[in-house]
Amino acid sequence: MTTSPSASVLRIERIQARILDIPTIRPHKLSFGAIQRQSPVIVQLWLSDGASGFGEAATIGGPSWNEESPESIRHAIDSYLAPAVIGQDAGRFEQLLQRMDLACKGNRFAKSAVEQAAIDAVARSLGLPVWQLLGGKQRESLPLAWTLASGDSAKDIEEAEKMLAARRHRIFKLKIGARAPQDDVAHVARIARALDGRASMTVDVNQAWDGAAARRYLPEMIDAGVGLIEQPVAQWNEEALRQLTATLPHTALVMADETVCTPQDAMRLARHNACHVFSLKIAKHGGLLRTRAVADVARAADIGWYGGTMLETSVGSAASAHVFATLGGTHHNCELFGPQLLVDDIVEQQMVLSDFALQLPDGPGFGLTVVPDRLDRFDRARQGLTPVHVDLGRASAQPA
Ligand code: MUC
Ligand code: MG
Repeated sequence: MTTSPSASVLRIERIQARILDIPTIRPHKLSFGAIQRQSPVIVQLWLSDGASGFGEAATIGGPSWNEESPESIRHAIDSYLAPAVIGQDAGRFEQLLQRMDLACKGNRFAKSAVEQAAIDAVARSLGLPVWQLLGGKQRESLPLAWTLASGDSAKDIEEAEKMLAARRHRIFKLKIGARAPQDDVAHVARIARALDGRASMTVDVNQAWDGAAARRYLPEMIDAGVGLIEQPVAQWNEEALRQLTATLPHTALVMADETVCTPQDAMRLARHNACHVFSLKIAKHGGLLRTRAVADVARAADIGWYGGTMLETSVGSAASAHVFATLGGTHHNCELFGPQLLVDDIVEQQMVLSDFALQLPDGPGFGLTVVPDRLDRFDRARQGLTPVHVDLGRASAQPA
């Protein structure tokens, strides 16, 4: 008996988006403020054959990192994106993205969560890992960075020592930009001296400086041992990024984060030689396929890539790991440590960390099992919590 083509189509039947509120293990301080809670939006998507998949979009401090917030993401999904894709063939990933684009401009975090859930569901239905649907994996593990962001040099050094001793991390990203640049230089130098060649160091300024401050203070940080410099200037300030890329000592690389979202951003940065590395994040690019599109530009332009995070739970982190596993070109490690920064997770078993690296999961879909009780436990609608506001006071913490 032959099956008609339409009988094998996996249609999207239902989509549910909910906001979870999960505390962090310690305050996480960035240039624009401090957070003590993450509020990921978790999407579950059901197919006509009964399979379902999960996706996630996490922001940092509501809409403080960029324009989207957990509340706007959920609203975009419920009101526009879910209606645009329900009833459609879930396996036509690119067409789903195009329908979402027609229904809704921007809102890439929200689209990313829906796209992930469709890909996870289809992969589970086929019994395949997601990396298999994205072209096949090129690596089994990725060295995993940890972010030091307590705001206090002594605490950061203590945290880094514990991570080194446990063989969990030897790449540290330092969040700076909240205090005066000269105080940040002292903070970075203290940590670099303490770790003394046993770890590599990145600084993430999260757009806090103008071009002049970046030109003045970054050479001192590079002298102290910093090898990767992430988004030192405002998202729009590509001219300053270009100057830094051309003039900073060659022992350090300039990485774009907030500036590189769409493939068109990537093309512009590449044309102007405005950075050495792209931080790839599935949320800001609008999903797994568009992460690959940005990575393709990187590779064609001799730009490296870094596996970035928006501090997702294991769902978004595994989705990121799957697409990162498929990428070629020069990589500069990853920072998918979101699950370890949260007090608890929503999956049965997290991805394995061993020997300073994240091991990529191989099971069907994203390779993890979401626990419904945990979703319920952290669901904002049940907990009665209100939106997270970034703590602006803590952003200007005194130098340690
Ligand atoms: C960012 O800007 O990179 C990633 C790690 C971390 O600590 O914060 C995020 C956001
Ligand atoms: Mg960043």
